[in-house]
Amino acid sequence: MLTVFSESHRLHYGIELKDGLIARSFENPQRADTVVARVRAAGLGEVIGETHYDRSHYVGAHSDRYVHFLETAWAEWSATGRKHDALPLVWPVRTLRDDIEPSFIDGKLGYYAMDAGSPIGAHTWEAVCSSANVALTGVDVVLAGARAAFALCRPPGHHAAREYMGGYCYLNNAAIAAQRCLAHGARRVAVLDVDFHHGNGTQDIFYERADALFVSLHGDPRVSFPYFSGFADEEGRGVGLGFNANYPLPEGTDWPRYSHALGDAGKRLTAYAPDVLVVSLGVDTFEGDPISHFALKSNDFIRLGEAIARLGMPTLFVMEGGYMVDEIGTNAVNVLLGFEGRAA
Ligand code: SP5
Ligand code: ZN
Repeated sequence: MLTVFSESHRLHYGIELKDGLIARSFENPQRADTVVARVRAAGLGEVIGETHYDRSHYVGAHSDRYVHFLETAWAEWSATGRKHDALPLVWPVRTLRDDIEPSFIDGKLGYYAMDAGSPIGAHTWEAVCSSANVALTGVDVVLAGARAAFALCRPPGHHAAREYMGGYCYLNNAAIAAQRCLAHGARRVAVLDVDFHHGNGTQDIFYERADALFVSLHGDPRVSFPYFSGFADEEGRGVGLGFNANYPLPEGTDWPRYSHALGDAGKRLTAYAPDVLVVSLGVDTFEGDPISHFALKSNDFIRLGEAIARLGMPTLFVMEGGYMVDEIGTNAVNVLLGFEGRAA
């Protein structure tokens, strides 16, 4: 399987609000470097760089004004004399006005963010574009006829919605990839999200559409980030009703419990019969993950890859979360080796 990877991911390494304090993000450059090292050590296949795609490829999954915000946020923030990462500090929750875009950057940050987990630094936009372009390059490999490809994206994307960032995500790499499939001949596309956290952004982007099925297995939002999305009764809206399926799972979920839900998810995917499957591949379901609470073991990721392969669909894997840095390479590549039938 071919891997797409960009060195530009290292341009981004921010801060987050962690346990009440500002600290370096769990979402660090070592993550992607560990995964690409494991790809090479395991002999998964060729590793190529990303092709350049311009901003028009991000509009569709996202609104034009949100992409414009991301492009200009650092310039507007730093123009006020601030030299550290930009983070939001106020949000238009419930009864506050969310129909007027602020003109000052501090207001815009809250308007276009769901949390204080997606800092914007001087080179964040460059890294974010490279990550989306990694996904777009991977799509073109699959559209050209490959059985599968691995887009080793960083920063991740599945929390980024049509008009907001959050959860370490800015552009929704998986949704942008799915959108390109539809623009290039696919009649239907499905996204299977196996990251520990609910892919609220991908759900948001496709919620009212029938040409994309979103299926997600994740920690129950009653006790897990993002808390306000990912319940089983979120089934889509309008023509999209029935094309969104959430499987919230309890703390301590292990492989028997996980694979049971995965089997049901697989039936939904098979019934939909998409032309392309995009997998939002987070490995923060690992038992040792520092911010999650599932109990998958490294060998379980091989079984996960085998199960995805049995769906028999052209498949693009898009890297999302996973924060146990020592194991993230092993676990992510185990999925891919399992998919290829190359692991015990
Ligand atoms: C892509 C992705 O996996 N994003 C995850 C974003 C999670 N952000 C909130 C993390 C809260 C962690 N709090 C646990 C602290 C343990 N000491
Ligand atoms: Zn996650």
